[in-house]
Amino acid sequence: MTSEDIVLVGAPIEAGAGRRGCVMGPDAFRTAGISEALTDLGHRVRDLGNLAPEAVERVSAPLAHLKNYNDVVGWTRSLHSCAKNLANDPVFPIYLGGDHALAAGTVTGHAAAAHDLGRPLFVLWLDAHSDFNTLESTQSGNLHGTPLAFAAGLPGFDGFLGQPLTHPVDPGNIEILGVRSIDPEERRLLVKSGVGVRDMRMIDEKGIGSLLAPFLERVSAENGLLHVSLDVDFLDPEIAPAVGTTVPGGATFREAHLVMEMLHDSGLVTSLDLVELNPFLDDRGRTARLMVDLVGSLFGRRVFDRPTRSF
Ligand code: NNH
Ligand code: MN
Ligand code: MN
Ligand code: MN
Repeated sequence: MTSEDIVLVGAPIEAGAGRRGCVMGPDAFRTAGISEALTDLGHRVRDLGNLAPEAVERVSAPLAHLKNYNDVVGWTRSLHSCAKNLANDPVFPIYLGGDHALAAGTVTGHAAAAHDLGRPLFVLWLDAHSDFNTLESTQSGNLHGTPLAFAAGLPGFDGFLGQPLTHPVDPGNIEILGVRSIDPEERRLLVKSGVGVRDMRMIDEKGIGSLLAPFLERVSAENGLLHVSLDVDFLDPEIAPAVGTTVPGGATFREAHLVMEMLHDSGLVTSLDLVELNPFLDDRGRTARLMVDLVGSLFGRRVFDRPTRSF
């Protein structure tokens, strides 16, 4: 992923989240210097500006408790088309959220494109939550808790694209890392579907690197494409306060950077979501800057080259 262009796509969606502020996310990433950070690492960067949701005729939500259903549907459709198109270009797209509902469009767009290329899409979901609720199982009605279930082909989501999802992601190709909050019904759905779930306890016990390595080996062995979806709340709230749904006990600064460094070294990542940044809740921009630093590690920043001789 080193020689090609990186494209930035802003997706100021906040309709999926329970509180307002994610609409400011794309501009906060820009203000924190995401383009400059990538350019400094030798990459060519094109900022495509912000996307808009597709206009959707007013359809009523299939269930009354779903919040902002129409808006999320409009965003899902525009992001799906955008991602599907970008996946056919020799570029690396970074989607600047916006809340995590944006992944309903990006992941499914990349899955459709991967299918047409005859390669499997793998998804690494870095999040305090598993976002595996269906429209029926969500208790909150916040649709940012549902995109992974939609992308994995669980039933009930036909309204999102206005037709059934033809190329879902194989649940066995999904790895959720850093999770520490799962709703009861959501847990049953995860188990039934066979999604890979690595929670914070496993990270404590085994170390985040040894949990990530076998997944990357599998992506490589199967010649897969890898989409990474990074939710700000993957990080511990002490270092990343700018998110509406903080959960204590998240990934540390070094754990998060190690994930990004390993992803860089793997050369496997083909697209990235940066989601749930709520600049309204930030502390002098530190969360936005940390997210940009993590992107730097994913795109090759390192403190020191690996030793070429043994000590
Ligand atoms: N599981 C909860 C729900 O569905 C919380 C989801 N919130 C998130 N996900 N921030 O990342 O409402
Ligand atoms: Mn999420
Ligand atoms: Mn197809
Ligand atoms: Mn989350």
